[in-house]
Amino acid sequence: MSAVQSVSGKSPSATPETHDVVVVGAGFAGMYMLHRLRGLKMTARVFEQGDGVGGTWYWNRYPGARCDVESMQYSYSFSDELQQEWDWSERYAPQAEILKYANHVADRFDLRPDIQFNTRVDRCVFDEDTNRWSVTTSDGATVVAAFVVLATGCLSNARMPDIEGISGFKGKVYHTGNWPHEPVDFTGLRVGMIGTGSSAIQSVPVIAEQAKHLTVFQRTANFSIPARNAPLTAEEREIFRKNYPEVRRFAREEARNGIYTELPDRGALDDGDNDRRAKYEARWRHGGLTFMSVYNNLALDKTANDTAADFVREKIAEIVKDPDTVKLLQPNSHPIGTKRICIDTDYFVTFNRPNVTLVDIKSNPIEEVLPHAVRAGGKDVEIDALVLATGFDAMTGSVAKIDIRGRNGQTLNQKWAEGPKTYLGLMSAGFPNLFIVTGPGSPSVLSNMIVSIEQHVDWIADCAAYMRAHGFEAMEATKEAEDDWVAHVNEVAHTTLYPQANSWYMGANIPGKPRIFMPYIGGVGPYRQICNDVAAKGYEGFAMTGAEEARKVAAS
Ligand code: N01
Repeated sequence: MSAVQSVSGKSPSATPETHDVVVVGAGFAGMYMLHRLRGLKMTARVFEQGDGVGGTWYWNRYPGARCDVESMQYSYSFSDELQQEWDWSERYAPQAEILKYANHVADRFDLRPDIQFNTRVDRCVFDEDTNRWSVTTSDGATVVAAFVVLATGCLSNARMPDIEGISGFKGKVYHTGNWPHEPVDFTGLRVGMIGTGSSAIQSVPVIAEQAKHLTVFQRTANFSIPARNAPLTAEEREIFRKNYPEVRRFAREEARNGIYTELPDRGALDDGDNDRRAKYEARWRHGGLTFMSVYNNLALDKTANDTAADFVREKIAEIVKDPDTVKLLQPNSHPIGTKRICIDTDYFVTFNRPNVTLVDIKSNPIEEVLPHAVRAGGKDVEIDALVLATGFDAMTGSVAKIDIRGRNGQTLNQKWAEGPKTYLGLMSAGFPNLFIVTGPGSPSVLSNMIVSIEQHVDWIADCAAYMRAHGFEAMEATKEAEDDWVAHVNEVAHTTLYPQANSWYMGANIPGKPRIFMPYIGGVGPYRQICNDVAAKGYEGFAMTGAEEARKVAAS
């Protein structure tokens, strides 16, 4: 018997096609959601826009793309056989290997039969009489489901910048977040790159090796730490595998960002200059995101933060030869870490190459793109190909593309017009039975995404099982719980330095987008505990109703 029948006591009608759950997206979140639903004997249909699984790793194929969380940790933990058997080749796996892993998971757990590829979800409408969602897809079909799970990803909606003349450019234009599946060859070409975020910082050194000339148009300099990527030895893999129970427990329960690392026990100003410098030096040599975990107050105290920022600025000056380029590359507009810190392989040293030029578009903004050039500050830089590494409409962008209508016909876009409002980042009041995986208001992008994805998927699956067991048909966040959570997310963010940066965390990269710090910065361990407590108290802050009650709510 399907869960639709068991939740409602009704049989689904023969047409349209009916499922217990529609899952939107077949990235890491959607795939694991499907696996969990199968375990609960719920029927599910996953719709995926691309023609393969992998989500962000399916779309982001730009040269140099790789994960900035170490692969032994950026991987599913739900299957011990999987984590014991899969061999990661490098400390930070390249995009192609992560995509291979996603495909391996899809095959290993036989997920493909329930995934419909090349199909976009255009519209989801909640029927208050039946407590069902009608989901319309790009092929014109409509399916009905008790639940919808948005597993649409936080960084999936590549954003084209509003720069005059781009459509008239005669060469090829690429966006890092939507890279072609065929190989791109820049040999002999003059390439222009707009943007200097993580995607640019990873791709600049690789494109510079191939292109005749690379011009990087920089609006904001970024902090970046060397990745120190290297092949993983069998012995290193074995150490992780033996320690996985503790590594995974720590990442889930104790770490703030879902990464197994030493927790700092002191602040940056508790050490003298020499000790502090030695610690930064050691982390710089070690490489990777844990640079920001040297001290426990780098995200909280500007003076402490300045010590780390100064260290990185000095490193840039040591690496880059031309003094004017050094000045441009040294970030000065935001505290270190308040924009997502970048992890690179040879980014700064690439600016010593004779075929690489940095153009400051902060003081000389791009005026327009001409058929064969970019015009900035009255000067034309001739190029043959243009790479846009201009980022994403993050966290809300891919949800906003779907016409989602909840109670009283209200759309989610109307409700979120002044910024996303959720309870725990999982649900939004007025949109019953609609779950979001790693939604705004949860740690999501401030964490190892797979840790946060697994936590949300498990919570959602357990919740659906609870509803079935207790005969509930509809569930939604209460407005009070949501308002309290939104206020809490905001309050915690403002105890940190994060809101000082014009970052995509704040929606600042999208003209007109409300400036609200979207992720929850309270840490994955404390956040998990809050979610567990809510569930243990019978889903406190959520209203659950049976079939009859739900109909009364709808009628009132
Ligand atoms: O995008 P970004 P991204 N004219 O938004 C500039 C994740 N990720 O794709 O800062 C000129 O960070 C913009 O300038 P400014 C990671 O979480 C992970 O690089 O707005 N410039 C900025 O320099 C990351 O944070 C990995 O002044 C314009 C750049 O474009 C997130 O994805 C790898 C412009 C955009 O930087 C996004 O990274 C890659 C305009 N009109 C990405 N519009 C991993 O390693 C924008 N810019 C896992």
